[in-house]
Amino acid sequence: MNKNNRFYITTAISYPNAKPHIGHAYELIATDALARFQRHDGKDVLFLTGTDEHGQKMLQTARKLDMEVQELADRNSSEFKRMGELLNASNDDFIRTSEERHHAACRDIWKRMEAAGHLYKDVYSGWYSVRDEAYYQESETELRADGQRYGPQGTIVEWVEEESYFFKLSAFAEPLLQHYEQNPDFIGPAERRNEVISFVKGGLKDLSMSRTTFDWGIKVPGDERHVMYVWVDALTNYITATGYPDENSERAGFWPADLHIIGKDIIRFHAVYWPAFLMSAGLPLPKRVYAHGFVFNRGEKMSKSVGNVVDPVDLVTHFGLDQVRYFLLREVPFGQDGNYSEEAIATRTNADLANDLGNLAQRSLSMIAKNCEGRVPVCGELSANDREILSAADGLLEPVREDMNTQAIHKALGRVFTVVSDANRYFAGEEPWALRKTDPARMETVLYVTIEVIRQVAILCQPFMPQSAAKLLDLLAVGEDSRDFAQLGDAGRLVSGTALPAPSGVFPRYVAPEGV
Ligand code: ME8
Repeated sequence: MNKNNRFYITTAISYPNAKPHIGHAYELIATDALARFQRHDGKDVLFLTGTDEHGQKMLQTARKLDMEVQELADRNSSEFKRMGELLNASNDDFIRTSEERHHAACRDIWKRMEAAGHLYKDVYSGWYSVRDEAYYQESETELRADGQRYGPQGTIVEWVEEESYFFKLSAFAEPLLQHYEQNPDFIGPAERRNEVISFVKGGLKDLSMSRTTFDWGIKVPGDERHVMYVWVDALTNYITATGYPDENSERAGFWPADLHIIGKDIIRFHAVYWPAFLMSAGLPLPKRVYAHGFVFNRGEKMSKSVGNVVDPVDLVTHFGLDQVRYFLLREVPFGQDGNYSEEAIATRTNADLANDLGNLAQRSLSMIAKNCEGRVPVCGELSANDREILSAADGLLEPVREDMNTQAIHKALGRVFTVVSDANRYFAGEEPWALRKTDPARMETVLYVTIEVIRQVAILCQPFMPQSAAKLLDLLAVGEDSRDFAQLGDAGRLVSGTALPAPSGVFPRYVAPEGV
């Protein structure tokens, strides 16, 4: 396989200390759309997600629940896997940091950092947030009226004092700044890049890399009283999945990753610590780290009909999977924070999916079933209007690709749905129902143009709404092997006379249950 054709994309790996929430679902859906886009665009994709099972947070939760920590990890890791299936995530692998393949990779990268002379033993005394699994400088924390000290993410920090291995992070400030400068696309979006640069410019302290007060983690090679700091272990998952340290592994060529998708709260780990570890170990750096925003349940007063809407399973059961995927990807500008509410999901999906795309497909395909013997109509000479709407559809791929390559997912979808609106206006303006009596040949051309636009829209919608797009393509009798982006435009035009299946609705209208 051509090396340049590979594309390796990851989500963060989630802490399985509880069941997955909407933030986890959001990240997985967005990364899935980006991964599917690359596959349809002809890339050989490796898409990784998984669970981050070590650390103090997991240990504390297990103790609270009076469970074995491995049992807690097993139980919730399965929940994350199930959520992936429910969301139709197309990940090629699901990594668990408690797996042996991962232990081996962590031992190896540790030894490389040690051999490079970047690890030394000392005593750590400072602030630690178990919730964030992060060390903070005292200057980053504040003492609040409740007598507790809080870190920059608003979580409680506690004083830690113990023997620890340290990583000479301070030596990497300059190389990191140089890397950001020379690779302006390394961190996105711009706000996050600026945040990271100013953090590094503020000076880097050496980083505590191991813990000795508990043993739930990966043992430090040669000094088994220490377990690795959970973030050393967590970040290494991205190379474990490529078969590291086996250079001959089938997946070895996928490293360096093209894209790490993460939330904005963990940018420091991915854009400062991770590249520094890799530099130290003499391994290539990922090409890009992109931090999305947080999604919030607006107010908290979601409708009773949805039940506990923070649970992505409930949301999907209530609104439908592709409706939720579409809403999150279209409504929230990727990279910024966003809100969701029952009204917003209902409004957005009814307006764009049921009314615009769904109705257009339903109306044109029903007319074809009735008036064209259920076959792709004959396309006569094209009018200026026909050409205009066709060329709008034909011209989508390039700008949409540009959007997706810069993670402007909402913009990509916005572009596709602008063409859907234009196609609705075209359809209404051409009045094919009136042409049925006056000029049936012209009616056929209008219907042909309409469904050809729908074909292209459906092909482009596959990364975002895989099931619904597939249904639409089935209704247009587009073969499974004719659904990639290479079939957009002229290359894959519908062939007049092709028999079509009986039309059926793809995007039902959402109607709120009675009594809400
Ligand atoms: O941070 N909206 O795990 P995690 C959007 N194990 N995204 C959200 C969110 C929200 N409300 N809440 C969390 C960890 N996220 C580490 C990662 S990677 C080597 C280790 C995102 O379970 C969060 O930003 O706390 C992160 O990208 C992901 O969900 C997992 O969060």
